[in-house]
Amino acid sequence: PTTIYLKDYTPFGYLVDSVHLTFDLAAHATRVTSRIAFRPNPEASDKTFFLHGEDLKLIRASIDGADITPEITDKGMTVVTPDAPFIWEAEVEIDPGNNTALEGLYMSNGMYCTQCEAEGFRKITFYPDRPDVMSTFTVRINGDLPVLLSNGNPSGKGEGWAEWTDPWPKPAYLFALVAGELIAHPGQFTTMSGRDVELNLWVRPGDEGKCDFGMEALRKSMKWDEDVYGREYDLDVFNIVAVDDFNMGAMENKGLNIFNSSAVLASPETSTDANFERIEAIIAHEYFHNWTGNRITCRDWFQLCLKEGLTVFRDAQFTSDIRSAPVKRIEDAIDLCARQFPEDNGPLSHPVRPESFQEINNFYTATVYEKGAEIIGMLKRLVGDEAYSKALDLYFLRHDGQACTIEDWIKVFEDTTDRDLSQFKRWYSQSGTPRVTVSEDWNDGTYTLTLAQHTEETPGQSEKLPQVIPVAVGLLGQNGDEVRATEVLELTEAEQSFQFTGLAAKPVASILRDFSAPVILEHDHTDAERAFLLAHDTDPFNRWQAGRSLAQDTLLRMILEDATPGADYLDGVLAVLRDGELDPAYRALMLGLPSQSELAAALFDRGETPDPMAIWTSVETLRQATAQHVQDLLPRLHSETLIEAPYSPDADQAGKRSLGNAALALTSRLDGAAMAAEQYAAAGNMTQQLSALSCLLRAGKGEAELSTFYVQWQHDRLVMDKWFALQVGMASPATTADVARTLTEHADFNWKNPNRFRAVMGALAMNHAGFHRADGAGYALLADWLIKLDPVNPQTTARMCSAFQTWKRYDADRQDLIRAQLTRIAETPDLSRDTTEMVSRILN
Ligand code: B3K
Ligand code: ZN
Repeated sequence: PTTIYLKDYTPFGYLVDSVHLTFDLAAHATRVTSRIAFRPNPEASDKTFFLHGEDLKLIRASIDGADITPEITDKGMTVVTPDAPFIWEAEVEIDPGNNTALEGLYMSNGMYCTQCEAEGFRKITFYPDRPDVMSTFTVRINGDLPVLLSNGNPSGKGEGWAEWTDPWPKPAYLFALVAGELIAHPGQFTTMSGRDVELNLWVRPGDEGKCDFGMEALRKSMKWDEDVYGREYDLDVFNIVAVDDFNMGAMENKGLNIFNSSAVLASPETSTDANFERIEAIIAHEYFHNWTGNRITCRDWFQLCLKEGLTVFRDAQFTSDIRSAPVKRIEDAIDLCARQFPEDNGPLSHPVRPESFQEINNFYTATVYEKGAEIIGMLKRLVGDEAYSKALDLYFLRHDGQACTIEDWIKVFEDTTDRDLSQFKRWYSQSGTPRVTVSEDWNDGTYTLTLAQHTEETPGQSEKLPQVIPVAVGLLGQNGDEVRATEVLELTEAEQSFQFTGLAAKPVASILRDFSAPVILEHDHTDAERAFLLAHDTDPFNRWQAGRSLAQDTLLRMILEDATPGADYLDGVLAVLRDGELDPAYRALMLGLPSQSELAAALFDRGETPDPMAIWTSVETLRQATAQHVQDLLPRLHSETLIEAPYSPDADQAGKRSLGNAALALTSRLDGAAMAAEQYAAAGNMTQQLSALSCLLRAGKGEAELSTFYVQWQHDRLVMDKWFALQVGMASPATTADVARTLTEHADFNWKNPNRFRAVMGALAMNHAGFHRADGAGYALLADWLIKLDPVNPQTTARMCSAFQTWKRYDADRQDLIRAQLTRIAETPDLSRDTTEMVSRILN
């Protein structure tokens, strides 16, 4: 396979003035006719006219009306062209009905739809399929289907055809087409300058009842982007389509967002509070791309974080604004530790802006997205809110309509603030999670904080230079009062000391407040200090973090020293739960424990070999001890979920339910899940129903409820995904692999549907002790299915290979078992480029 390098970038030799496409839809023989106006690019020296094209049957091609017979490879064609503007025309035939990879034009339940990012447009027609080639598009769709959609504004329609014109130049990856029997859920938005925009959420018949929430989320997003970023929508219509077969969450195609139905359809009966929150965030994310991604796009795919990091940052701001900021920050930190840290500290580690790839789809990662967003957060913290918003204004002003780089992005901050950001830029090029160690000194009224940073070597990068790390710090007095408000220390050296003078007594430092940088903080706090911060920290994030560290320390001692659950942790949790002033959602988060996979990482960091069963046992024991310790509070906490008002997925109600359900989970360890059975029977919404069912399953019960749940929800694909995932997720370590295998034999296990495949296989990989069963049954089952899925859907297969990325943490026997499975996958004949790259990176 060929490797593409950032350093090899050259502009395309031609500019595209306009693209006209005609689609004659047919399931197995769709004709795509293109008419494209090219002209030589004065800024490019290399005038090779190479058009990408894959899986296309060329019917005819011409330049300025003269037919040509080009030589075609499996990647595309190179043609000799005039040294002047010319018109390219081609007709190709494609087979959407057999496109199971879900990239390019494909079919889902009889509906035509597209996914072009990153490089899917080349499966639709011959084209310079690269993000720096931008053009306006006019699209005519001929097809015997009631709804025919493409990007931009409608510009004509009749019986069996429709035409769309997109006035905004865009790269081909933002092209979209949808055709099918769809029902519109309409909406409307008037922009800040008075433009009326027609909104539609298009769904399959039967899903009409699941549209209200998504539509409202869209309208909120449109308003928020105006209020906070001054960005207005720029077309007459905005369409969202829900599709059942989709490789990821959603796609920001200009004016025609396409969504995995799991990321847009919602109703109280079928969706959990967590589903609602995720849907709201994804709708916002895709909408925000209209400016950060579409109007200003990426010069090449190495710059992916330019649009993704920024857009994730923007959607996080949105969620913090309309829900709870501390809760969102904690959720994001949990997510970063669960997904990005393992990636950044293992064989798949790569810079936020990678320097090479074989298959770009393998780089839509937690590092590019979430660490990319953290970088923006750090930048904002360093320059301040006002400078941030000036820099963003300059970014939109200077680069609207362009395909940009990280250098362009950094430059607007430098120009706005007169700050030299060259060292800061290392966040984009250096991979690995920096570890910041803390040491303290107290001497006669002066408190000295010494911070040292270190980043382990990562694949391809042995030398690491110090990065700019904003460390937000506050100091608390012995009575819990804040004696120094939060201040952002800029750690730029390998080691640096900061002094705080004029203090009456030795303070307790609250470090890395609000999770001010995506680093691992190594701070030898005593349990007593952590308990103190858990009780008193004025920064909600760090207060939560103190509880988290206490929990982790006690778990590690239970694993390594056979210790009993620590009193500091148990009493600390009890106090937090008792504190009725605290937001219920926040209290629920306080009850969370580090994941078993994180505990494995923490053990590995300490030079220990993690034993998945010992980790599992410690978590069970601590849970049980917690349940006993707080049992008097549980009935009252659980009754928090019993909300009189009609169901609403808002943060307030959702927070109460999450605390109530956390209480239910603890209660179930004491009452044999009797209360859970009652809740299940009475549940009027999916949040209550599913959490009750999970308590029952965790307690080894719930057989009958599983069957009634199946009968009740058999007709609903999204709820059935939950049914599959929950059984694997809640299975005991010894049975997880068997439960998963049995479910793969279920008539409803439609493995070609990515949601269903992930429901079972993703849940298997996430069930730490179950997946890592000592005999390797979990590894073998996952590998079997990855091998089976690869020829059908390489993208989803490759993505799921990351379940094996942490393999070198474990003992020699498990390493041998995993290596054998990875090798078996690698040696599969005709393995896709996607999976080949992933497996070889993981193995090396
Ligand atoms: N930009 C798309 C992701 C495309 C993934 C291609 N493999 C969704 C998003 O980030 O908004
Ligand atoms: Zn995105």
